[in-house]
Amino acid sequence: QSEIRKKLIDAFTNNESEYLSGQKLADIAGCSRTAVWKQIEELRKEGFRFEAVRRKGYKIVSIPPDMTADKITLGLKTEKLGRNLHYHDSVESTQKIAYKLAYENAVEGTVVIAEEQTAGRGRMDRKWHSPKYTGIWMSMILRPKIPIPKAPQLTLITAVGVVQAIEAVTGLLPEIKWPNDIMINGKKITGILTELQAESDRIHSVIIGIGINVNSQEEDFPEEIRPIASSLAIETDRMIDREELIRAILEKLEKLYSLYLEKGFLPIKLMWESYAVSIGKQIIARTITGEIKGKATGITEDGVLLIEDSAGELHHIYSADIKI
Ligand code: BT5
Repeated sequence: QSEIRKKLIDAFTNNESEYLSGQKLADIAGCSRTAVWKQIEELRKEGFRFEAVRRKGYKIVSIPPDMTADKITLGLKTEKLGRNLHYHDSVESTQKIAYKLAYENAVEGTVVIAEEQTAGRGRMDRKWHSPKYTGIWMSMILRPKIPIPKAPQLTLITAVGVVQAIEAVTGLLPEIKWPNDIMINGKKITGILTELQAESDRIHSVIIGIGINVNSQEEDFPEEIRPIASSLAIETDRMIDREELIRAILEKLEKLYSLYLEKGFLPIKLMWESYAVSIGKQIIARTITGEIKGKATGITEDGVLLIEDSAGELHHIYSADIKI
């Protein structure tokens, strides 16, 4: 088994730009095509990335990326964000760990990152698919002194920072779908989850979870989200340096967060609107109490979405899924 593994790795790394057919690989490794296929699955689990093309075969895209806390913080230009960094190989959810750290009074700007989440979550306990080495799964602890109703603003600030970082690192121009999705070509690249720890009416801490599909290939996504999900690698057709992107996100976010604490939400609202896809369009908002159809006219100072229905009535949407 390990002999096959070694021969396959050699074959791939010596023919980096070529597609190798299953038969050719089987000949090289001296085994059956099924054994080749099984071994490739094993290698995928270890973090090797392959591109598979029908009738051509396999090409190696990258070897295990092995992200480390040192590699992330090397050259990081922030004062607070990410200065205290907790790196894990595999966790249930980085939110859960950040929650515990926040409770234990970890410093503001503490970041938890994992290579894999086995129980990553979205809003309302939905699943967030977070396979190993393919993305950035991270949670960040902030302690803004703001009233609780203003907390949704942090989701929007985060979205702006992530968009700017993706733009800077990849050249892609992502769009924001209110409140927490970042899209490219109509597909979801990033989800943001903002959770609060509050005592009576005071915010103790805000845990901001960011999930970004970075180097995922089609086959990394489960069947049901393939039509709606994409990754930076799929959109650019190249592998993206996750450490570089993490640094860019932390740097952009730190700037936006200080701007927010100093000048309030307005300057960020303007940036957010320039990236938003839904504003000015006919949309459907699915809320827990039902659907609201109409034109998205903008967001309020607190980050609440405004929809004007066909009767001219204005609706304030606090939480929903949006269909454009
Ligand atoms: C979100 O929820 O989009 C928030 C996702 C936040 C994930 C981060 S990762 C780090 C931190 N730790 C966690 O455990 N979570 C945070 P929502 O808007 O509810 O969207 C969830 C829906 O997105 C699912 O129901 C799927 O349809 C879809 N989905 C799941 N995994 C996906 C993925 N990897 N890429 C694109 N779409 C996905």
